[in-house]
Amino acid sequence: MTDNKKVLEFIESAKKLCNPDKIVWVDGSEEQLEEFRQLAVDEKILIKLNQDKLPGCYLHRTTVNDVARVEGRTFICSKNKEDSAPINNWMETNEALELMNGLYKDCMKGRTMYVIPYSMGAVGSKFSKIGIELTDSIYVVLNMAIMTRVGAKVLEALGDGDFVKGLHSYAELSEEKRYIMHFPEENLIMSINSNYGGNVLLGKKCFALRIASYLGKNEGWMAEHMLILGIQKGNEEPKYVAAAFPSACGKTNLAMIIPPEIYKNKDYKCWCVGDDIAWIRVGEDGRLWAVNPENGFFGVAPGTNMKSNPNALLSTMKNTIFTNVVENLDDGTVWWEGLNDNPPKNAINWRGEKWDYTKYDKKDKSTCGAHPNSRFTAPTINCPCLSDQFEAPNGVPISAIIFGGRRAKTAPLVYESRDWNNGVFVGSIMASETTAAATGAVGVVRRDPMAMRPFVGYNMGDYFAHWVEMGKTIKNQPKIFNVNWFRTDDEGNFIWPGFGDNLRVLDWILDRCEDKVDAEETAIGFVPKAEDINIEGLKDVTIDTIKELLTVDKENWIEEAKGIKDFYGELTRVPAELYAELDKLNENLNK
Ligand code: GTP
Ligand code: SPV
Ligand code: MN
Repeated sequence: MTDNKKVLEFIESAKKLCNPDKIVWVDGSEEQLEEFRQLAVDEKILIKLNQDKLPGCYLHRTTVNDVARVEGRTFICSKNKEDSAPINNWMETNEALELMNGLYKDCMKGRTMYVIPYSMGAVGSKFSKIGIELTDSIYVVLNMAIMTRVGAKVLEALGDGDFVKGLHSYAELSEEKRYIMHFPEENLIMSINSNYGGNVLLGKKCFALRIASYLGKNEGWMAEHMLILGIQKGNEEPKYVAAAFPSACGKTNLAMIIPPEIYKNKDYKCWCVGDDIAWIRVGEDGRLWAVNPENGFFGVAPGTNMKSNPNALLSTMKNTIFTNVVENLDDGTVWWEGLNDNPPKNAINWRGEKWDYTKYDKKDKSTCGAHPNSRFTAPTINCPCLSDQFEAPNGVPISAIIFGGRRAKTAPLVYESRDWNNGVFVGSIMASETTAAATGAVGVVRRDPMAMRPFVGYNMGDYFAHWVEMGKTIKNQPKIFNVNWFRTDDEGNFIWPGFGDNLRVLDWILDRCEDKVDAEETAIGFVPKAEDINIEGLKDVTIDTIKELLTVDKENWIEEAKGIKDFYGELTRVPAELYAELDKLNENLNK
């Protein structure tokens, strides 16, 4: 399919190492993909669902030890330790190559090695980048064919150009030998012993964030863990925001937001450009422009329903692969906690066991039918609110950058930074409770700068410095905000209704961008006047609720500032500009 020498050499060396029985090139045609699906069904890797109710849809169950990204086994490899450490796990390049080459030896014996040429971004656009993933997993092939643009057209666009090399084998699915290795200096990704999402769909977190963030630092652009959302008032041009929330903290939900009734009546419409990753550049007009490099959604299933996120649910009604959800044996459909109140009576849980819904206890995650990190892989074109700018080669102009985490206390519903560097500081101090999207404890507050803690492909201090540097090249800087949908009361209930009603906060944000509304200055930045958050039509929210949600508690923030200082102390190369911001915060708090 190509004469590109570097591609052929890469395949040849992987072939020698992994020793597959045969090699199959993914050409991207529907006929070939259909063959793959059939093969996956024959091999019991996929279960074909009810084709009348869910045409083109399949179910997959992973092994029980392979259900999320493994941050502890994910490494950024480089020659010098400090170029990747201390937040990332680091391994020296040659040592890591040796380890991986040992593990890959003959791992594809008796298997097929698939060659997936894929494009991140519209094929042929000057901002797009190309990868080749070699894998022995047909599940990976079929997911990559949804999440990215794949096939012969990508090789054509590549010509004799450069690409990101990716080698994946599920090998023995051994937890002890599972490694997700990145070599930004070599444009290379190696993944072994997993067959789950972010560990193996190498275009996503591995390339579009870890490798791309490194490329972006060197080339003067940014790869961020951000959704991109267009908000249109009547017939005005949509305004776009980019928002970074950690994994399982609401990006897909916000990206597909449905305006509440009172906003629909004012003719607001919202358009999804992307739900997870944004590649951002400075345009000729001095504004930031963002593209979504992906072509599909790899969304969290639990909690998705016709009320919380109808656009996401509707996106999964055809040509979708479900992973680790409940199988309804009566009608060949799927179910998950929070889909509706009718769990299937005759069902198989994510572990592949018979599941008795009457034993389901909300408080005990081990009784769930679907894994808390179960997912759907759905084509973006299925999304009813997909923006007509989704494929725009230059992307969309960004009016506001929004950071946000899952914080029960401390962070107010929304606040605005004072300027670019203060905004970078606000992003750098983000903290959030951990979720099921990665293995490990859930609900522990940890620092997650710009929602990129697990995804920066180099030294975190250098990453902050890159943000500061970018600011100098943006003539028309977007404003930077922080939001928190997750403040709780003393009983642990969320105070803010969230979901569609988050538009009420975005509306204030856009008004601020257009200088249409005032704000109150606090120690941490500008917060809205309570009466400027529109609560019309909300049942249990009064102006006092808003006041409570907007409080900036000095004692909490003095503690927070200590935590920030400790966190910066764990890092290296934190730019002086951010230490100056920390000093300013302390000064404000001591006034
Ligand atoms: P990744 O795909 O892992 O990057 O996650 P994400 O950031 O796209 O998160 P997603 O939108 O899938 O939401 C994750 C969880 O947060 C779901 O259980 C949602 O129901 C919940 N959630 C999303 N938005 C809100 C909100 O505004 N308020 C509350 N309380 N929960 C929310
Ligand atoms: C996340 O964890 O942020 C995800 C899912 O979007 S994964 O592809 O597994 O990284
Ligand atoms: Mn994500």
